[in-house]
Amino acid sequence: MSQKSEKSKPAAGGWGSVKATAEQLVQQGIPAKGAATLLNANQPEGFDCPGCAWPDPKHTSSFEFCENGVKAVAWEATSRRVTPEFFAKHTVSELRQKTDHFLESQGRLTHPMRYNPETDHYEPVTWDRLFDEIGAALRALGTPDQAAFYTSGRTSNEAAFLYQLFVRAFGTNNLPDCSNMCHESSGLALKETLGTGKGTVTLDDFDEADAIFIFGQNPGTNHPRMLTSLRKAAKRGARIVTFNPIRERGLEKFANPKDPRDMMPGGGTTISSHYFQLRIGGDLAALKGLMKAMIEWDDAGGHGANAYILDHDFIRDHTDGFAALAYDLRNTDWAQIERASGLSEEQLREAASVYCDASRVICTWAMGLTQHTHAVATIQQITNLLLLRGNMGKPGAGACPVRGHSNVQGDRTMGITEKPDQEFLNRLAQNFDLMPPRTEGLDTVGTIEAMARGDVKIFFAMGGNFAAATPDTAYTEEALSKCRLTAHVSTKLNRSHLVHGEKAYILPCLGRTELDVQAAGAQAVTVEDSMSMVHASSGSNPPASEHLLSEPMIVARLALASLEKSTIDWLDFANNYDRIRDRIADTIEGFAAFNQRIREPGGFYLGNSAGAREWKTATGKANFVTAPIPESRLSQDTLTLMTVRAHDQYNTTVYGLNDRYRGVFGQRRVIFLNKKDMTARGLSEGQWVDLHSTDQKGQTRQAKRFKIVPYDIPEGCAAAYFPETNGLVPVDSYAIGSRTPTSKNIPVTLLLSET
Ligand SMILES: Nc1nc2c(c(=O)[nH]1)N[C@H]1C(S)=C(S)[C@@H](COP(=O)(O)OP(=O)(O)OC[C@H]3O[C@@H](n4cnc5c(=O)[nH]c(N)nc54)[C@H](O)[C@@H]3O)O[C@H]1N2
Ligand SMILES: Nc1nc2c(c(=O)[nH]1)N[C@H]1C(S)=C(S)[C@@H](COP(=O)(O)OP(=O)(O)OC[C@H]3O[C@@H](n4cnc5c(=O)[nH]c(N)nc54)[C@H](O)[C@@H]3O)O[C@H]1N2
Ligand SMILES: [Mo]
Repeated sequence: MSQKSEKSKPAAGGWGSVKATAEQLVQQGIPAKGAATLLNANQPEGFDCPGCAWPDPKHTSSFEFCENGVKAVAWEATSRRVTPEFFAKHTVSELRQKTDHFLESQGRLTHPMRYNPETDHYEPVTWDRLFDEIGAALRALGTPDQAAFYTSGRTSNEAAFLYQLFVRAFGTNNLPDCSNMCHESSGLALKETLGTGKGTVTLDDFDEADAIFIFGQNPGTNHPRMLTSLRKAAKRGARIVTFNPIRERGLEKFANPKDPRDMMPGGGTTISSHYFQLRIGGDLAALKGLMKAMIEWDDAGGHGANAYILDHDFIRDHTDGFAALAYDLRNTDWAQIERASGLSEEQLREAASVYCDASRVICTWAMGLTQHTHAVATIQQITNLLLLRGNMGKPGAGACPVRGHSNVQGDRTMGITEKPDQEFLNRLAQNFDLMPPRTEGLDTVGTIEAMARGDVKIFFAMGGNFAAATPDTAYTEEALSKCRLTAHVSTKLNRSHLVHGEKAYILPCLGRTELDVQAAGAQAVTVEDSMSMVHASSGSNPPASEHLLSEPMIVARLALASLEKSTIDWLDFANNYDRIRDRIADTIEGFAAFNQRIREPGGFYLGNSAGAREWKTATGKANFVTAPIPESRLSQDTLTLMTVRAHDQYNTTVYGLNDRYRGVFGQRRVIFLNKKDMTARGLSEGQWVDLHSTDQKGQTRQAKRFKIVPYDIPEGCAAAYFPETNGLVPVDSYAIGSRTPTSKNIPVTLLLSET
């Protein structure tokens, strides 16, 4: 498992991708049908890929090859089924012993199911009975705030809008979502600095950027179609500068399977022109280093032949807080920057010089920045950097948080948030004749804590896998099992169905790839990608079972069963999604004439105020934010562990046991370590260790049996996969402000496992 030399390593993509794709289709039993299904992914008339939120080239029908998109589609379109017979064969206690990989490999859920505590089996139940029972339990609560309604980011705009409407009509803002664990830090950071929580660039900007800076992101695995944009940019000479503790293969070299030259031996395009392996959590310091160099050069009248360092006109006209930032940077020590970032002054000056030589720069980032204690302040250093040279609101430049789930951004736009703004609630009140609750609801961490205290008694999930995706596994599982009732709208069997409340239900639903026929005929849904493009998605496969309901229909029937009286015609919405879109058009800014506009191929752009240099902030300007460099207080024997995704997984969905680009095959319980850290601890390759984390209060948590893989990672840093390591993250360890669990910053010590 040791690493190959740079030259002998194949590029990301290439034949390896083609082979992996074919294998997935065979494993899921869909070789013939698979091909037709795949050709419909991301097509004007087809469905939106349930993989990532990276946008598609506008108005084209070219098929962009994406290995991990294929896996996501194949996994949903599988011919395997989890039937009542399957549940009759296995008790829930038995299934709990199985791996996440086993559970989801069993196939698509086919029937609504209810847990029977006497037999410890899930048993089939009619939809009528299921809704009656959940409705009765919701109505029996002391207050609506005793229920929490989770959403994962695959839910369509239509289902999400209806869901939040139901939850608010029911009377709570307890709408935790996967975003709380994901890009919440980005939304909060950007709102304060730019006055919008969303990225400011579109896909076209990638064709015009002179440089692209990538922080804490692994697109080769998680946003493979982004590599097509990066490859194009690299080929036309744009600089690509990556900051990542490890050398991710997709950011080094990419071979596009559609290009015969790339598929020749040794073929492929170099992606990153500069690669900086900084320390985990070192980005805030590194960004300050870049900016300090710039301030120094500006003070000195330029750098080399470049006299244009800061865009003083832009700073004067559009920003607030520059003087404080400049003062802070002048007074920050290079030694402190080097220590905290793990990069040298020279390296940081080099990055700054690439930045200043470019007239148009995009900065992208993902979980490597958002899941840290100082995530919000770190992301604000990115906007500082962009603002210093007016890289905002002009072609080829701007901020690009790369979202995860395919509609996580759309769900927020539709009102899935525990902190709705009052103006949105006013519109709901006016348009739907209801009194939405005005107090803030519970986020993901808040929901776990409230369940543990017994304050939340019903947990309902629209998609996702809450038990496995959240931190502090043992604590969270106990919290979930204290609930009076847990219910999950799902396509696949997962751990959350097995860690259940007193009463438990599984509500199987249609997936993106499937035909959704309602009273008014075949329905399309819509989604919003990471760059604010909204477009339609319609499936064409026959449903996995005749018993599946669509997500909007599930919400409608839940509303009918739970609300004492409601003037909303829920079934009318679920029978014809155009009716939902009409109401979205009335209620949410940017969606006027929604039904007409999504019928245009490629959909429409929602726009972005900061992208138009309009600053909807408290100061009316774009804000510079000054933040101190966090100092690490870890003891000598402690390492900082980041939890990352392997190439063969989609969050808690484990497709297979390989992580091809990192050279790991056939297993997931591995820990990547620097050789010096191994030597210092007397550890060697292939040994098994247990990981221990100790929280602020001295409580320890452990995750057992991880095999050591020596790796090119900075000293003091380590990496392992999630969700196996989630149990190490204390529930109360989260980012300041955004409360995103610190999944990329877990202090751990290692102990040899017992054999
Ligand atoms: N195939 C596939 N696609 C996916 C997903 C999936 O699981 N599988 N998940 C989807 C979701 S929900 C999301 S949010 C995205 C996630 O997409 P990513 O954010 O790319 O996912 P991670 O694996 O968490 O990778 C984080 C990257 O940040 C780096 N990193 C960790 N800590 C630091 C740090 O302190 N500083 C810097 N600079 N880098 C750091 C890691 O080395 C790694 O390369 O992908 C989405 N797309
Ligand atoms: N340690 C650690 N923890 C993390 C992270 C990390 O990097 N490290 N990343 C975090 C991030 S970024 C995220 S977004 C969360 C993800 O958290 P979630 O979104 O809750 O988890 P997923 O694994 O994406 O959910 C998978 C389940 O979704 C269901 N599903 C799939 N498609 C559909 C559909 O169309 N409809 C419905 N109703 N259900 C469907 C299937 O039943 C499947 O089992 O995890 C977070 N947790
Ligand atoms: Mo995510």
